[in-house]
Amino acid sequence: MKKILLFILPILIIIGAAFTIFGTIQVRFEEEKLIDDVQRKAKSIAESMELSVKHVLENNDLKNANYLVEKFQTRERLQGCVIYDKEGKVFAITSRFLDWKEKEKPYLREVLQTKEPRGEIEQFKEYTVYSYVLPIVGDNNSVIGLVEVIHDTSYVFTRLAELWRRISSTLIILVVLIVLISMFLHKQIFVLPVLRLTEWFKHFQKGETDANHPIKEKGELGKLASEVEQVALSLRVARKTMSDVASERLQKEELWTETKLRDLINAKLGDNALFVVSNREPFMHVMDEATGTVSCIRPASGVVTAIHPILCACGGTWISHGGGNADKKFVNSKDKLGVPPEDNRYILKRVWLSKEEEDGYYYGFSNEGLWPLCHNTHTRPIFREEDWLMYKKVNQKFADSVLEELPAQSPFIFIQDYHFTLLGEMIKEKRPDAKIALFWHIPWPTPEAFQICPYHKEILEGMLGCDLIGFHVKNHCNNFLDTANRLLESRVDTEKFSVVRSGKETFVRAFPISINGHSDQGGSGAEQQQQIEKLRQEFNLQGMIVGVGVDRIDYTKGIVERILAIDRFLEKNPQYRKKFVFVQLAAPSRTHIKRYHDLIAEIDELVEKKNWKHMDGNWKPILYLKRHFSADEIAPYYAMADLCIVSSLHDGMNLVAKEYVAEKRDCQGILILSQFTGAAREFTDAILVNPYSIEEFADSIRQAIEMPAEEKQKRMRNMRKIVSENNVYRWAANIITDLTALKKV
Ligand code: ADQ
Repeated sequence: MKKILLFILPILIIIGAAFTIFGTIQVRFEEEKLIDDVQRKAKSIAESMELSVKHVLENNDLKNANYLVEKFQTRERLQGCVIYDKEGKVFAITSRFLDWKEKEKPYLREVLQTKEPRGEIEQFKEYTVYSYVLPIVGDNNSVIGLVEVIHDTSYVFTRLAELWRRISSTLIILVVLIVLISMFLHKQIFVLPVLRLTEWFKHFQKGETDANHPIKEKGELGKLASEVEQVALSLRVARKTMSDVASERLQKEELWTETKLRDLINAKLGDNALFVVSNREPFMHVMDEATGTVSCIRPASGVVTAIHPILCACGGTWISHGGGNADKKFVNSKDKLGVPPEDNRYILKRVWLSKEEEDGYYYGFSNEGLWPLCHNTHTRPIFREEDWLMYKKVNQKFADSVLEELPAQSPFIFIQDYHFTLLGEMIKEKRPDAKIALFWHIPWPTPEAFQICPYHKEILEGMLGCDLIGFHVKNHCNNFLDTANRLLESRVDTEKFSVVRSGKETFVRAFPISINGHSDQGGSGAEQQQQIEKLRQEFNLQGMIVGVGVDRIDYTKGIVERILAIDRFLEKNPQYRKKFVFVQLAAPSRTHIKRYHDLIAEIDELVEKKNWKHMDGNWKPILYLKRHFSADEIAPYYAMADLCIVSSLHDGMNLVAKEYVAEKRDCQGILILSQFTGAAREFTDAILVNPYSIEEFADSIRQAIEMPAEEKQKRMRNMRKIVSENNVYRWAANIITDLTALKKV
């Protein structure tokens, strides 16, 4: 609309100016004509009276003079007549016009002297009148008096105003017509064809239509349409070729790589791109409010760590909450952007949430309700009705956002985590043909624990809208099947590992998640050595045995227990004082929730207290670095560390354990791992601990330090093999393969 106005505005200005100029000329012309008319009338009346006036003046005949000036009263628009004597004094005047006597009339003297008649517009009281004065010349050629005829001119101005009104109305009608016609033509000539072309492009490049483009005309738009057609065709052909080549290559390669996953996805999904939905976005634009500088960060999140390489490998669209305070500045009109920013490999679509939505759905229901419900850490889950309503509303908002993107045929949607339990069902309602998998990144509790949630039935029904539900470990799958069996009217098929409800079948499988499996952070070996040297110097770590912990600050991660274990280790093994430093990298998260806020304060205080207790000169046992680090920044810490501690009280998988193993290229390190993580099932070569048992935990630190180098190397090699073979590409490949191969009841 704005653009049309910009286009029409100059035309309207020109028309407006033309109307004003021609209008003024016409009004002037009309004015002159009318005044001339009055003038002529006044003149002819005065001249018709000349002889009679001469006669009455010569005879000083007042009676006839009065008769004369009253005689014209009935004339149209004539106000009155005045007869003056040779001195310019009133001799006779029309009786209704007596007030005229009071008016100053300097022009009378002028006419008496020049003997020339005079006609002018005069102001009288609130009226404008036309006065015509004719000198009456006697027989001896001297002026014996004057006759003045006064005409009303107000009708002239009424006529002119009427004329202006007509000109303005015509202008307004013309402007309205021009605007309406322009809008109509703009829509017909430009908007509709472009809309038709856009719609056609959308369908053609997805392979949903084979029809030619809809623009028939040859002009500029026709040329554009032909170019668009070429691009759409090339895109389609490229996809098809990729899919065929992919199927061939897939047979050949052994280890799962980015290329192999890309091939699998092309072969299995073909033209149907992948859609991933998660709460946390893979790239967040954050503005530092103090300096105003914007940075693009990868949030500290296991989900992001795992899913990002998959989308980098095969492209597609990732839909998530735009939570960065500068996120809105970096999206296009469809709320999308290409990521990673420096090398666009896939599309990120940001969904905006209001503060209330984020509070209820994310902080409230997801993280104060479902998160503690699913983690066995004895933190009480809180369920509020208003949070649940907001959770439902936001799930619907995401469902609508996903539905907008889906191609016409069999799309693949991969939903992440406990934030979107209702999404599968909501999408299926509109698109029953969609294939949907949900991956649950956290543990699934027992039915007894899950039924605490007042909305357990709706949640289970929502999840069973999906075709496939994945968990990290078998145990979580079993818990889920038990839960569905006990809390819902459904049939659980223990052979096929599926739940059938209302004739719809959902498969449940364990897919242990992983990372990309090879260290691609932190640069080359030599570069990394330099980074490590720099860190050792910066933090006085030369000659020290270094331990590392890398966590989001979350009560499930057992950070407090870890500090207590380090404290106990030093109490029991004073020979390691001034020889051991534990570096804890900790990213604050969910800080608006009281439990997290309190935990941050608790850890701050505990670190301070234990450092104070053991401090000796420059040395203190815990180096606590509380901030968000990039993956490149974390890598040298892993590589430097002689041991890594993962002490979660309960964890779906835990990717930090895998990252440490992947980064330990020299195999000179050992992992202390909580037995309550999913990772503990795979990493039987780690030192497994119960983080609740501080004594056992403290002893495991000593065991890690004192373990012979060959033993450490052997264990690390085994774990590295597991990570590289069971990397995140295999994980994704397994899910996609299972999802596409599902044979339902
Ligand atoms: P998370 O609970 O987020 O994930 P985790 O698997 O440990 O946990 O992954 C954390 C990620 O954040 C890692 O990639 C780590 O490098 C990064 N990170 C930690 N501290 C950081 C810091 N200070 N700065 C920057 N990055 C930091 C959930 C489940 C897990 C499951 C994953 C994946 O809770 O059990 O393993 O999903 O499924």
